[in-house]
Amino acid sequence: MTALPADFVLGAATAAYQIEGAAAEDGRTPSIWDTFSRTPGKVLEGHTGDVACDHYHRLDEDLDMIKDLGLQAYRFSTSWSRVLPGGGSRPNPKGLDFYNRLVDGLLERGIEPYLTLYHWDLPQELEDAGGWPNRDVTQRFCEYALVMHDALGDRVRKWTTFNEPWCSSYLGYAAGVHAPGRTDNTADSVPAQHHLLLAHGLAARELKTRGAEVGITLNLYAVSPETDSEADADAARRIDGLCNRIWLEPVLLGRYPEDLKQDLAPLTDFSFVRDGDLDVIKAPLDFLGVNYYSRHVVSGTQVAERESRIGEASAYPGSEFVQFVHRPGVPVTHMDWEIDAQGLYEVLQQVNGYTSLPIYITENGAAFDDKLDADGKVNDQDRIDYFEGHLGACAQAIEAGVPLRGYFAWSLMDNFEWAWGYTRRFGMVYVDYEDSQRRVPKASAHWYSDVIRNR
Ligand code: PNW
Repeated sequence: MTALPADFVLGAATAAYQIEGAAAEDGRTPSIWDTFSRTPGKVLEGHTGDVACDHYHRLDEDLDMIKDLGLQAYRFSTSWSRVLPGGGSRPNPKGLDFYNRLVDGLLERGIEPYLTLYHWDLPQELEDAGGWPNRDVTQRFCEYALVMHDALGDRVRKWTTFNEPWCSSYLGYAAGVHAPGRTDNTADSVPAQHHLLLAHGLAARELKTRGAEVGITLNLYAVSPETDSEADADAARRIDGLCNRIWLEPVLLGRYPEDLKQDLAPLTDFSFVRDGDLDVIKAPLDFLGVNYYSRHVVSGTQVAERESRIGEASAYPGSEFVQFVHRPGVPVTHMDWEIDAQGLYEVLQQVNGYTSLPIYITENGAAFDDKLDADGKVNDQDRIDYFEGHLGACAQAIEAGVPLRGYFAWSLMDNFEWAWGYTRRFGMVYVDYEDSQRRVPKASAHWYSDVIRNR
């Protein structure tokens, strides 16, 4: 592997609902993920985040673990309904106290905190008021952002507004496989997307005025057509549009791609976009976060079905007919996602075509079917290979001139993997949910510590 620059930041990431547990403690009220996971049939095996990794009660132990691994930075998210119960405007001192202890604990150990304000856990009351399709939520988000900055802004420098708004809008309001699980009107997912971006822009401006360094994290994909047919090229254009350009262009250039508006025309006329919105969305930023997991290989040959499928539950509204295929012989992870490190290089090049902003890989990693062996160890060579390949792609991008400044492995430890519950393990640290939540660093954790030490 080519060497990484000496000032390249190496860390790991988690998210509040996936690790904290303590769902009903110290004043926290339900978010849409509590409601969703408690609804039978939504999450595999009926798993919920009620206990998760019990991180809320094991904060000191987990901070020591982060330190022992040698991580330079730690990316976490804060739970809106822990800090502002009921999505209201009165801060909960016990909720803020938890994040104060987390931030102080990181700083005492010499680890830089990277805070994400929204990793999918909208307070349930705000969903009941219409959720992200309702424009009013944008103001509430802004208020929440400022409460957090008032509490932690003297110690946290790096602020991320949203994690993967594609998941919040399209998996949540169109495919229905993420909270709030709505499929009743898939057209709602498009204003949901717009309001997520608007909330980002409003909060980013306010946070920057207060001196924060601000970014947003997008989940981007390499996209390729299955064959060189025209239909497959059109499918690739559409999916690249919905995964990548429909986020990058408003955030960085202040516009929605025209071809995407055409694709979505059967569902929406974009009349929810008001004058000035796109200027707000194009707020000046300090960095861009990219989450990269895989490549999408797509086919558009089922054109005959096109019309009849519009409005179906789908993560790709307007392009419901597109098929996602696996290339024979390409290895996949336990999520069935193709392993494609070169795709990360391509995504970084695509982003760099839009902006010269510093970039962080805010998530990259893989689920494998990890097992504790007889010696109580986890030998996850497959995960080491995954990280090595993708860090290699980072080094290659840096060499090619991409201003990539850091990398966060997903994830620090095994956790609640959303619709998959605890059945999918992404951690560098194994969590033994059967044996009092014991943390066991996997081989990949030791490998990563070495990389951080030796570059
Ligand atoms: C990301 N998809 O989620 C999230 O930011 C993490 O919280 C999550 O644990 C991680 O990736 C692994 O899944 C995604 O369906 C979930 O394409 C689903 C998709 C993409 C990203």
